[in-house]
Amino acid sequence: MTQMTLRQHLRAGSTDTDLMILFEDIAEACRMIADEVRHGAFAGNLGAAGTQNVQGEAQKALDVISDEIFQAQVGRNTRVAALVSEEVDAVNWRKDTPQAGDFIVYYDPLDGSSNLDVNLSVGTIFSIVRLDASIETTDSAVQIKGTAQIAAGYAIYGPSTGLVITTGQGVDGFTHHPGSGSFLLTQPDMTIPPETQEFAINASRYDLWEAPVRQYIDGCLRGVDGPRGKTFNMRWCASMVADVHRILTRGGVFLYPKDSGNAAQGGKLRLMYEANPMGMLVEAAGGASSTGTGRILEVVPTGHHQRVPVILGSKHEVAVIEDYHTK
Ligand code: AHM
Ligand code: MG
Repeated sequence: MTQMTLRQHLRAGSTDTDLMILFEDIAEACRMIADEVRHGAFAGNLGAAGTQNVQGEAQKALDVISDEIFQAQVGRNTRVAALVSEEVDAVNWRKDTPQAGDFIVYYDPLDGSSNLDVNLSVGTIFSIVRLDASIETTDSAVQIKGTAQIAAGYAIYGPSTGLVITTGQGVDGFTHHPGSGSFLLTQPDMTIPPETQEFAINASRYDLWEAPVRQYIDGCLRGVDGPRGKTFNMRWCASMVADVHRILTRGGVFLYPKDSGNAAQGGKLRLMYEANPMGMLVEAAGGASSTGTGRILEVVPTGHHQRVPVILGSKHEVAVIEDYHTK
């Protein structure tokens, strides 16, 4: 065991102490969630919780358990002013008078949870904003653009438990070492190649897509004889964490566009705790993130559970998809 621990890595990067402690609290929450996920079948926690979240989606028992763990572990951090969770309607204010230097943490406690019953990878996504002034405890106060994120990351619960983080400069991947309980640096400086021949999209929604997305995918599928002049491979994990992890590992592009089935909501994926943190990670790794018509991180939020179209991954491929949108 010679790799750096998460703490050693953060210290080596001169990470501010408050942020370092916050990362460690999040890592602890993720370790505990990983344990619950692994024990799901024994503990009788697979399957539905019998409740719905704010978005009207059926909650899994583990969605609720993961949210409770994250709230408890991260909410105890005395610099956290507010938590914004996919699973909770209201902003969870931890302070009456949030001050400059306090954090807002946005998170999806268990992303891709439809994969739980079939034993495929799921994860926890988080985004961190630091206040530069005191704020009122109102909903609009947490509606902050993605460009203000100071850090973001996700944990992936797959064959091993991973933690991938950025503070804006580079992306680093850690693997949970079961013997020591530490997250060890195993994938330093993850980078996304600008070119790719692999896309990820839920193609069962083909009939619902708008013309630019259909034209782009049609072009990819035509292979060497089509407009792209090369063949493409396709992957779809139905778990954004797993799809983004693959893209950070070997490149690719991920699309969850707005279509006629989700247009009324603005898309499928949530801006503040899915699209923004993944957008920040992908950009820090040299990739790009877009709604199709603009940078995700520039979207001005109008609600803390707002949804957006998401296109992210290898830079040149994202540019090609944006071209289809503007043509
Ligand atoms: P969730 O947060 O309720 O799990 O939903 C988000 C997930 C993403 O992880 C994934 O990319 C997408 O939903 C899959 O959607 P679909 O079932 O339409 O393929
Ligand atoms: Mg999610």
